[in-house]
Amino acid sequence: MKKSVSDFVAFCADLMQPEKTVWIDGSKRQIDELNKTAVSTQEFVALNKEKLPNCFLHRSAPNDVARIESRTFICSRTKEQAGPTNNWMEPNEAYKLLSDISRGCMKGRTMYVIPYSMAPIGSPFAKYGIEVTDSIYVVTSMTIMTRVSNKILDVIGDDFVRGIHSKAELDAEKRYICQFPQDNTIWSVNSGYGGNVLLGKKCFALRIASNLARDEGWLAEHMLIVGITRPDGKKYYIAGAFPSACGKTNLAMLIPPKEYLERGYKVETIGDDIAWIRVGKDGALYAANPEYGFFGVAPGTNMKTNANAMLSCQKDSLLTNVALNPADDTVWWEGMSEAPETLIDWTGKPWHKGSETKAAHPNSRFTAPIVNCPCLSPEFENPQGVKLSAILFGGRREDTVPLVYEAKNWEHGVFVASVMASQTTAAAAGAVGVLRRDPFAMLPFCGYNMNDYFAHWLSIGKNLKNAPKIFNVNWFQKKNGRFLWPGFGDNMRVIDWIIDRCEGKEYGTQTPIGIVPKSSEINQEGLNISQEDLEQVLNVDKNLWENEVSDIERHYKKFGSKLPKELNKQLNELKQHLQ
Ligand code: GTP
Ligand code: SPV
Ligand code: MN
Repeated sequence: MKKSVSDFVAFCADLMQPEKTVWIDGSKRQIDELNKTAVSTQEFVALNKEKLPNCFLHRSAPNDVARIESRTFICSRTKEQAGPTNNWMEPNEAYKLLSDISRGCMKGRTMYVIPYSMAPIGSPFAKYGIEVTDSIYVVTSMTIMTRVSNKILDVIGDDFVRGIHSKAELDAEKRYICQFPQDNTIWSVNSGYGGNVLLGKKCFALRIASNLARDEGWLAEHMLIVGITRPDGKKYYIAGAFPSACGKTNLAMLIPPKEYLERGYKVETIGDDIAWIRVGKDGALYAANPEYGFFGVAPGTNMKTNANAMLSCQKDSLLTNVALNPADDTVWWEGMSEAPETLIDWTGKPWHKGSETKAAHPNSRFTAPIVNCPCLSPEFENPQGVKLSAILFGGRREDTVPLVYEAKNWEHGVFVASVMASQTTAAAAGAVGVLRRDPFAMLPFCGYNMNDYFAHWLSIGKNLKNAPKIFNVNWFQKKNGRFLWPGFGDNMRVIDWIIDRCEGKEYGTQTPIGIVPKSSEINQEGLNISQEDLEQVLNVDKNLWENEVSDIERHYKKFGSKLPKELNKQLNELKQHLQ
């Protein structure tokens, strides 16, 4: 791949033959002009100027509404480097395929060149990228999601991640999202939506960055970062990895129950999707959010479940694949409020209340500047990141996995994360509600051999003098189709127990899987749950865990002989404890 920015951009222009090239400078004036152009071509719908100032609705192609894992490839030199969980394509073959698809694909279009930074510019965490694209939706989204500035061109030299994106024909048969770790290059064609095309996000900040992190001794993770201040003024920072659409944004912006607010608890957001984590001189872990905005799931978001997200996307935001209320040019999605009588659905067709179809797509999203968030932490721009007290892992499990349990130590925590499972969601194309193992919530995002990734986590832990404690959480247990745990703000009660454990409080009961709270240790003041349901969500059922172990054995088989021996040792210990 071409070395300097100008050679790279010239290569892209020669191949894709745009009518013209426009450099994005990060100014509001330029973006305002582009948004106007997008409205004139109907790529965007301008929304109500009083209620939703500077907000636009975008509808993607109906065949292009989520990440597409089956067409996402790690193009490392060898298949072994991509490992047992990734799709792999030989890099020369991939470059040839992508070049052939891309030849002349921007004819008659404008090619935009976006210089951006992941993490605060100039901070120890910062990494820079250039994305070329033929989509204004991508330009506006990247400007919200990352730090876009022409100043970056002065500092990057040849050290930047190359990103090539073209909508091309939006042909699903020729859709590819390829990462080339050895070249720090990403190439995405024939998609126009979300994680497939906002190349700073999953492609760079996770798939490419996980490679950089392995080589440079840090961690690039699919994690939220949240800060909690207790009434005594002490602050705690917690990171959490949950698979896509499993509650990161909601936990990051949690509003505590009124009993907690009255006592002086405060929750602040640092990040809702990605954490870059470094080992500090004190042997603790420090986390920063490399992003600059939220790309959050719309359905289910409302003033009760996540008021901070609602307030974040009411100005300067993009709304994608939600429904339009033509009465006042506002937007609506399932779970926002009582449905209006008539709407225009996410595909642009009339919709009536009570209709069989959904008005908003289940993976419809808001793209909002993080500075809009009412509970944004002042530490968000801290160039050193925040010190982590705890790391959470969790998924969407109807049974088996209790509300919370604490791992015995780092190695056990790595085991717990390596066997995480969750029901699939609409965030990725394919069936929804199917239970699958999603280690570290990184199955779709780890840019190299997952055996080596597990080993990297184990080795990071060996150098930590102040390691955060590791917990597993599950907000999603169900009985007769209903959630047993109220979730959302009430998750504060679990976080509070976790912080108590970090403070060394003698809490919990040893179980075969780890330390689980006694029901009396969960603060029930103002909590609306029956004692029976509370006991149920804290229960560790031996029979279910025996099934779980069998499934973990099947899962581990995929990793072959390269699976770190520590993890098999942990699995054997779990088996023994269950006997
Ligand atoms: P990505 O952006 O795809 O990575 O998703 P995410 O992990 O940030 O998930 P998000 O917080 O957007 O939540 C996804 C869905 O789960 C939304 O519909 C939420 O309303 C719902 N949800 C989040 N937290 C809870 C909870 O504690 N309980 C229940 N029942 N649902 C929740
Ligand atoms: C996810 O799927 O985890 C997301 C949305 O955060 S996307 O950017 O499309 O990956
Ligand atoms: Mn995500």
